[in-house]
Amino acid sequence: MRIDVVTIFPEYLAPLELSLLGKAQRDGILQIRVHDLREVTTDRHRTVDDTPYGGGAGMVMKPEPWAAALARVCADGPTGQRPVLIIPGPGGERFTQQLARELAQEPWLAFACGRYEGIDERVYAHAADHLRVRTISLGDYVLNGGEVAVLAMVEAMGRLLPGVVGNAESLVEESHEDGLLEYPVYTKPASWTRDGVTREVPPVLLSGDHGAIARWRHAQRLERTAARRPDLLAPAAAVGALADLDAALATPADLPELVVLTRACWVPEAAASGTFDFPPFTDGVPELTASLSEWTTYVWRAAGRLVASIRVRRDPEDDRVWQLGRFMVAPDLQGRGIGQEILTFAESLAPRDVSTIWINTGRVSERNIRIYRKAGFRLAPWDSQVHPATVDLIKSPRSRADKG
Ligand code: JDE
Repeated sequence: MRIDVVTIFPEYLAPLELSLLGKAQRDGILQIRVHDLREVTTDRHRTVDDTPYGGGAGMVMKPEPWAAALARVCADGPTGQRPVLIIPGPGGERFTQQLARELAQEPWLAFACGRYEGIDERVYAHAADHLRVRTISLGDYVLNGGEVAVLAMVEAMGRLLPGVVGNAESLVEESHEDGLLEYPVYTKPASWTRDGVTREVPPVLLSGDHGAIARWRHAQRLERTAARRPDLLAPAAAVGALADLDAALATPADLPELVVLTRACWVPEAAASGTFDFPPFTDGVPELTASLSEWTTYVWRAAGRLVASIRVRRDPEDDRVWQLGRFMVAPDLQGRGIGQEILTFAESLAPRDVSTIWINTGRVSERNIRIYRKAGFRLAPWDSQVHPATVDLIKSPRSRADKG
């Protein structure tokens, strides 16, 4: 693959000589040529920019040097061939692994690095008359120029060329190649102590059981992707925050879906506790129907789909206690702050004379306990009132004065 880069800072591209890409160049897999845009200028000051028509801040890159530089790049290639021209900029199409794969197939790419406020718009139109042109963005942020974006894109594409990265497997196994994030990796020592804390390598990795290792790694990839990049998983209902949704009192018509959502949301607790034999799983429509008269149950729907719920009541044994229960957010929509909003909503329903807000969760459900702690709950200093495998968490109601 041949790559030409046009820039006013050729030194910015020096790192392309290093490491795997440097070796690929020495091996003849990749030929990178960097050109100084100022070389094609004809005035004494080697001018490449000027003030914007219409006014405004900063400077704009002039069209003439760009036309001359691109003509020079093209003239230097095999007759009849033309490069695909890539212009990095915050307004372009998003650079992804998929686009990297697509562009890595091209025999010849040219990059135009803009600086200042950008390049005179007529350069894009002119270039498109002669070349396939793509404006490409690394992400939603602004760089001072295209050079750093070129480094990133050339590295992402270069490593896909046959012979650049050692074994083909290490390419396939990596993050994003199949749409999931990477699994966590560990090396020696198996047990590592620092700051008085000992951290172990997960035992399955030391087991020698290749099947178990593969299953564990796949589960880790799914878990991480769901937690950190849910957008990469099957298209979820487009829900930003709960602000777009309305709380509604649950009705009998909601209950079949509520049974399904409850079971889906309690899978982690079942997995952690090793049993499905507890009420969120065993409750069906009849049990929830009965609960509608004992609790006030709220549900939230997005695009028609039931995505969250919570139920509240005064403790029948102690009417100064406000109980929250069956707090749930659809697994594919977790991690977006929806839960925090629901909790705040449910707490805000507590009558004035309530002295304690109470919620209960599985003793082993670390994630839930963390969420409740973050919401100001503390572990109650007594054994659970619900079941020995659970813990009670309590907090004081927010004083009316600090309600926003
Ligand atoms: C690439 N994601 C972001 C920046 C620019 C205000 C200030 C600067 C071609 O014209 C450009 C190029 C660049 C550099 O690229 C990026 C980038 N992926 O910032 C500007 C525009 N407005 C203009």
